Amino acid sequence: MSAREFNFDGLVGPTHSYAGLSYGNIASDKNTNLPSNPKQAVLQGLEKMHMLAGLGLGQAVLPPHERPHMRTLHDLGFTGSPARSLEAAWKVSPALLGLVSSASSMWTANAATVSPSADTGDGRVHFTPANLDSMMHRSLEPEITGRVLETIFADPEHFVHHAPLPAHDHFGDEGAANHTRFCEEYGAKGVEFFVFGRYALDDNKPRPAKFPARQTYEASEALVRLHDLDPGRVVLAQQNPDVIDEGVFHNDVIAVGNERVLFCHERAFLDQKNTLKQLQKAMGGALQIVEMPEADASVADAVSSYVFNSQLISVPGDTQMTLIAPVEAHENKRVKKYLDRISEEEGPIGSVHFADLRQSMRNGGGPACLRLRVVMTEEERASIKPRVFMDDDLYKDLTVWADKHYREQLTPDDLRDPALLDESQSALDALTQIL
Ligand code: SUG
Repeated sequence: MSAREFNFDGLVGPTHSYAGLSYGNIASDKNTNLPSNPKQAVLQGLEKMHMLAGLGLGQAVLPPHERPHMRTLHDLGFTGSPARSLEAAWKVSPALLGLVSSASSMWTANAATVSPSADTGDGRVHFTPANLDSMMHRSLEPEITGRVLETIFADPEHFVHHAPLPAHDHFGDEGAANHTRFCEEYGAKGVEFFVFGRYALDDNKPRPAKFPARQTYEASEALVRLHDLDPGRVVLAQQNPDVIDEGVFHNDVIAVGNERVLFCHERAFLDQKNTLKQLQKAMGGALQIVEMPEADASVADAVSSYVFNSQLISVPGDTQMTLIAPVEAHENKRVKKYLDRISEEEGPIGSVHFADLRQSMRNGGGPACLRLRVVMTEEERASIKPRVFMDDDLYKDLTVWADKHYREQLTPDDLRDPALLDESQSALDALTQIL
């Protein structure tokens, strides 16, 4: 059956800020308390979506979640009017307010794990929202993510929605950021590749010494079961714990795949040789691997440039693939030299396009973090009713909407302003009408 890949990008929310919330994410830590520009952030994301739609790729949008998350404040005993709760929470801890205000749902690569119908036992597309249990601010997302996905992918004939995995560190699940699907073509049976950071139930296995390994083996394995994947077409591999300690908090910071191609750093996986061998076997020898040697660019280069957080895309009509990389990868001399070389060779990656997503990048969110990939047949796609697919008209409506509702500057102090809550709610109400 023929199928297409759609990128569902998260719209940046009106409270986009730099609160230093993600231990082990170097950009988040480095930019703590810098002023942010939510309007620029949402427009940068929209521009990327519009560009990909213009190249003929399937592109859609997911709405932001409502923030500040007043229910969490309420559950913590901050009652009374919203203005009072916000002020009282701020007095207790500005960091707490930063946490409930985070616009982190924009990084939809962490929204869910998605298995297309060609891979699953019952021939339907399976979704499991990520529990995002490792970081408090992100653990507020799964409930709404689940509801949003159920609303968009509503037809039970085509789509199955699982509950997030149990909300405990043992089953820490970060969604598609640690999941890659390889295939000969999108509609054919694929090979699903799950990368985890540690074993939760075995203390003797290697794990990072400093930073958290957010995804567990037990979580990845549960996803394989839930989505009823063919065990012969699944590979599970452990991330190299040393690179987690160097700031690789998700696999999509060190590897990206598309169709027959894997682009990764040579230090990405704990047992790299065996992992690549298993993938190659599952793909029947068809996998093309582009492995960046440490001698050309280090893991530190990969983390600061975010080159592996690129989107590797098949532009209709092109024989070679295109890499949509962040501009930071252009600014790193070693990385740029390497990219120039591989795109000049006769390899699978033919060109590189650099996108300016600096607002999101300052929180460690590059091009690939902002998108959730969903492979769908034409019939599955046609069953979707909301106006989420990107075209010139939706792009125009969303840029006008962002221009009207978003602030150009937000400092940590502004998060206690009740007017920001009102503005965010009005923005989401207006967005609901648009979508
Ligand atoms: O979970 N940053 C996000 C970035 C997510 C990137 N996603 C992928 N690699 N797929 C995170 O660490 C920082 C928020 C702050 O500090 O204000 C943050 O949540």
